[in-house]
Amino acid sequence: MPASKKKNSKSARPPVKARPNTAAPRRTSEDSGATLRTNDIVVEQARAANEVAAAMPFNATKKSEYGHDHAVSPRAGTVVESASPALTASTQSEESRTAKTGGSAAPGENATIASLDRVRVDGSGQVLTTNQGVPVADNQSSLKAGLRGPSLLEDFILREKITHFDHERIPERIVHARGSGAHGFFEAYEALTQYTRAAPFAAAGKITPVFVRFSTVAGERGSKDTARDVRGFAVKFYTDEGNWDLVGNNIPVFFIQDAMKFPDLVHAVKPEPHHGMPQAASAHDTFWDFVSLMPESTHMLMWVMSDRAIPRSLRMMQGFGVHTFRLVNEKGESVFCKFHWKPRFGTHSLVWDEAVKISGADPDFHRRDLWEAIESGDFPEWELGLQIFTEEQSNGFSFDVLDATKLIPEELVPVTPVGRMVLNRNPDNFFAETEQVAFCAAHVIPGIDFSNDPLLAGRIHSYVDTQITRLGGPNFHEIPINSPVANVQNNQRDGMHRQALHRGRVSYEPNSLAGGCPFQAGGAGFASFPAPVEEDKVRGKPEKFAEHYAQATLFFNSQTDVEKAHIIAAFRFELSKVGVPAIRERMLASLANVSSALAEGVAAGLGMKVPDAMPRALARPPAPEVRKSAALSLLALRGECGIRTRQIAIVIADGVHRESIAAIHGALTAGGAVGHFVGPRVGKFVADDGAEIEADKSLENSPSVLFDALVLPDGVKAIEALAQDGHSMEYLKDQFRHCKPILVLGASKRLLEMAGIRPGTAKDPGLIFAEPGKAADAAQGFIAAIAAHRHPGRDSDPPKV
Ligand code: HDE
Repeated sequence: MPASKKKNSKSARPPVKARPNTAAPRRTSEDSGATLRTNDIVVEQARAANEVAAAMPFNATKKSEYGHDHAVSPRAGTVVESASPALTASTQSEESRTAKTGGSAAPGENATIASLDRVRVDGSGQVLTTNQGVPVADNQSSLKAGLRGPSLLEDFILREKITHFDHERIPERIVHARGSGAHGFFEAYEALTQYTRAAPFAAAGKITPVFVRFSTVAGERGSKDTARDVRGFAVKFYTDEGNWDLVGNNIPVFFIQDAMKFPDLVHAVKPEPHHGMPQAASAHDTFWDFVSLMPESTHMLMWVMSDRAIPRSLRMMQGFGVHTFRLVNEKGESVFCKFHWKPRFGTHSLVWDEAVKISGADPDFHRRDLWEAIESGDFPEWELGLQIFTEEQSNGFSFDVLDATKLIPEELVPVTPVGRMVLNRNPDNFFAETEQVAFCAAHVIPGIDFSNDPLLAGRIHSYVDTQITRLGGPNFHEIPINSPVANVQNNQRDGMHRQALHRGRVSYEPNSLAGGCPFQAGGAGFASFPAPVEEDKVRGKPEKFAEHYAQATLFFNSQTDVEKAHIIAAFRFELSKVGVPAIRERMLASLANVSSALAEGVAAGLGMKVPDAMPRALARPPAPEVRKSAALSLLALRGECGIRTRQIAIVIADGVHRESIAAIHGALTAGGAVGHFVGPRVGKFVADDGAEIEADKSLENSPSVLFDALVLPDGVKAIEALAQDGHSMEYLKDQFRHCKPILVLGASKRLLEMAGIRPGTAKDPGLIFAEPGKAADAAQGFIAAIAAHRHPGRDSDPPKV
């Protein structure tokens, strides 16, 4: 696609509304952070919540729970009415214009696909009822024979309530249990009808609603977000020719080549079955035992040991369809393709020490970040790109495109941008939407078809099968989040929880009694591409699948020095947790086939020598077409969003120099970042000029790992107070150690010295000093340092802390 067309489509983007973050209602520099702006919906919701809470200083019906007279004439519950429709809203993003209906939602409503509108419930001003709609007189006590007598079996209200509660949990996903979801839309740049008749690509500017769920793979539903792991990147397109699920990951390859090995892989990585440990971690014996015996996983291991597996934000990671798919056009012609999602915010990651500490400070780090970005109107966005190639072309590649452990280097087949996806609305209800959404690799639409990838074949079976257990039967497609916007008509009937109310007596085809309907669509429907098959029926793999290391080497050699160092450190960490020396040795022998620098680096970290390289399945591998690919480095996609949505800690205490703090806060806010005032405790502090500044976070409840950058204040008295606080030094050291930007205003230089932080010999662009009164001048340099994300030069420039 010509670049100019892509640009045109981008310029049509709707202006981004910047709203304050729920966690940090934005304060302006003029009001010194002491008062809230009243025109914000977030602030409005907080105000309404506080107003109704304050109107109920104690439980006024409590005393009516006691004694016989009250028991026979129960009081109605206390009701506090609010004039604000924002009070009972789940999400501020419901006011966002959404492409699901193409218009703005009315105040207090959440425009979405019709299936969700039908079931949305708001209890404000309503009386409490049973599930049968019977008003409940008393929700405080069970029914008894006498105040001190036995409870009665006839208490259907208690029994209904407890029974429902007993069944509130459903089985969690066997993999990808921990996830976060959001609604949005996909917009095609241009018609792609030359290649595919798939509905989302039918015309330039066509909008298709989507629901996306991001996930970790190994951890349980309540596990931490920042585990080292692959991230799921599953997109449900509600197209007008049925639902299409592109169920991908943030890594373009996979551990195994054949679905036959998936249960083994998952058993190996999940907590070990005898003691149920470790949770959400691959750093244990069984995982490394398995993968070191499966050399085809080496390429994927390189990605998982890279910083890709600890993203800074779900908004800042790529997505990939992984398998080779087919596109089929109206004439029935087919090409192969791979799907790529590229984040507009760029690809950015955490560092390992930071990820470990965040998992303690905020296990919901990624979920919160996604939610807050959408609430604040900074909508996450990705560009969809396709690698399109023919079967003939692929026959000439040194690798097999049906092998999911291989990618196609962008130098070999470029990625063509075809559209963008914007996530602009949070779900109303986590369970109803994010938990009950059922993605399925078999959900394709006319124009999209499968290749013969044997891993994909297993997936086509697995997803429907697993939902039957997880969602309680074969009718999960009727759960509102799963129902297509397209018309559903067939003769499938009955089953658990059936919603559809089919009319008439015909549920078979062919029929004459219903005039032959519903009738098969013929050429208008989905027809599998007639790929020829003419071979023996065998269990085995193609010869090209036997090459296991070329792309692992390609990946390692395409990284910058810092990224290579992080990969080596990750292997060192993981293998250091392996208790069986022979497994460490085996893995090192495998890494020796990837790169001697890698194997030596890891071996040194384990106090071992590099063993002889592991024998290869393919003794004489073909020469790879590409030996270095810039696109494989995280640094290739820096993003175009400056400091927007970045979280900045501005440390304060009594006596802080207000003017400089206000100047920096104002500059950060103008750039779209979220400045949080962080004090030794939460609440109000008195600045040097007597104005009050309110800290919404404290050094204790929000350690510096949660922030992208740090501002240390001016004001001798404030520095004195911070120097006394035990958390301050850790705050600073971590921020420095993780190579993140620090702005040091005036007197706070002293805190740096106390923490033992001395600038290195080379200039550190992430450590910025401002003399008293010069804060505003330093703001631009600080903003540039935040936009650069991290300053890894510090890592290799002693002295370190
Ligand atoms: Fe999945 N995978 N998978 N997977 N997968 C599931 O489906 C499976 C694979 C992926 O947010 C399960 O509903 C098999 C590759 C994502 O709800 C299950 C094989 C890729 C999600 C399943 C694979 C994925 C899942 C568990 C090998 C990247 C989360 C619960 C043959 C292209 C979707 C569920 C969500 C979930 C099976 C391999 C991506 C059991 C058998 C490769 C993003 O059906």
